[in-house]
Amino acid sequence: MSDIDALEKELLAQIGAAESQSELEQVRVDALGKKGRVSALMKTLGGMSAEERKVQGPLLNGLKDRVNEAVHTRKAALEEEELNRRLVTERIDVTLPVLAQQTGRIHPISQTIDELCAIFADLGFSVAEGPDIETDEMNFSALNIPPEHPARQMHDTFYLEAKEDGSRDVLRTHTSPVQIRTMLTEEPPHRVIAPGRVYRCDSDQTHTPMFHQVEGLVIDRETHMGHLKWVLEEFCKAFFELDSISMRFRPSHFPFTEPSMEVDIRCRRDGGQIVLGEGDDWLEILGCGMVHPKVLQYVGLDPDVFQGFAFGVGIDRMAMLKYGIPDLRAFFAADLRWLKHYGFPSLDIPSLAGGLSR
Ligand code: 2NL
Repeated sequence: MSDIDALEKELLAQIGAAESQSELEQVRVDALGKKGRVSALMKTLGGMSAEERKVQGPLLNGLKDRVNEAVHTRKAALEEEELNRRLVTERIDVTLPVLAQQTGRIHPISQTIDELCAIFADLGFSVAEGPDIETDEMNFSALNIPPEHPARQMHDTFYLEAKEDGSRDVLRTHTSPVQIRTMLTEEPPHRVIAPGRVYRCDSDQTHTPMFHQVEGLVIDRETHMGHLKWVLEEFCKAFFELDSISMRFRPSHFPFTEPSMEVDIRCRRDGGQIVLGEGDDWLEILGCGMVHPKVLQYVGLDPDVFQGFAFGVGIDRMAMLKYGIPDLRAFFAADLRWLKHYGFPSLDIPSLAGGLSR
């Protein structure tokens, strides 16, 4: 057997015996690397006579190719072995039950937002989100709120430092700018809700500087107050899990809607308790109206072609009402005992089919 044949046999044996990718790499470097044995033989070609080179050249090239090929084949086999090993050892049984000692709780506000989203998703709304820090333009001007409006005063709104052009961003005071952004970037018809945090410079027994709101918006060619009334009735029945509900629409005023209304639901006050759906008393729960033509114009919609309604609901108050939570400030106190009592199990995701709050 020639030296070349012997070397090939030896190298192929080493390659076949390599048990890991690193071992295989070492064999490859020793053979084909710059200082490898095959490379050393290749270098001898330069010192050969033309006759000799004609014979040895193809032999050495063949050796190099076959060794290379063997390394690749072995590498692929090792990779597959490795993958199979991982597939066996990393197998998990997804049918195993969840650990029973799970103690985390969903905050009542998160639960309420999930419920609102489930209800409005069922009514054909999609959920939109936007930044907490807004421009003065999006938070106020686009909504037909004039510069002298009280909402713009320093004692109602959190303003950020002035920017280079002199304008000042704000912590959004409502989630309306989310709907403005939706109308600016998407084509009508619109059917969205925007739940999220909002901020006002106000703090006492019944007000926190950060609270939660959900706003809704519907814009189409023929959307009218009848649609508004039906959507809000369906929403209230679903949210409070009642078969029927009696609602009262009172005239009101918001700069961004015309006409504007505040909505009450029938209730009975029983000592400190409020019972919904019966009695002769009324409880205000939301504000709404037909979107003001100036707001439509601002987002480039022709008020003679498109119209629609919008509404705003305070989430924290809705959560307090539904779940009998007496103190607003407890929501933000991060008290674990309170959360254990008022929180929700994390696997009971609200759905209309499965039950909102069980
Ligand atoms: C309230 C009142 C309301 C709206 C919010 C709105 C949004 C756009 C255009 C027009 Cl983009 N209106 N939102 C409309 C009426 C009332 O909220 O008392 N919220 C707690």
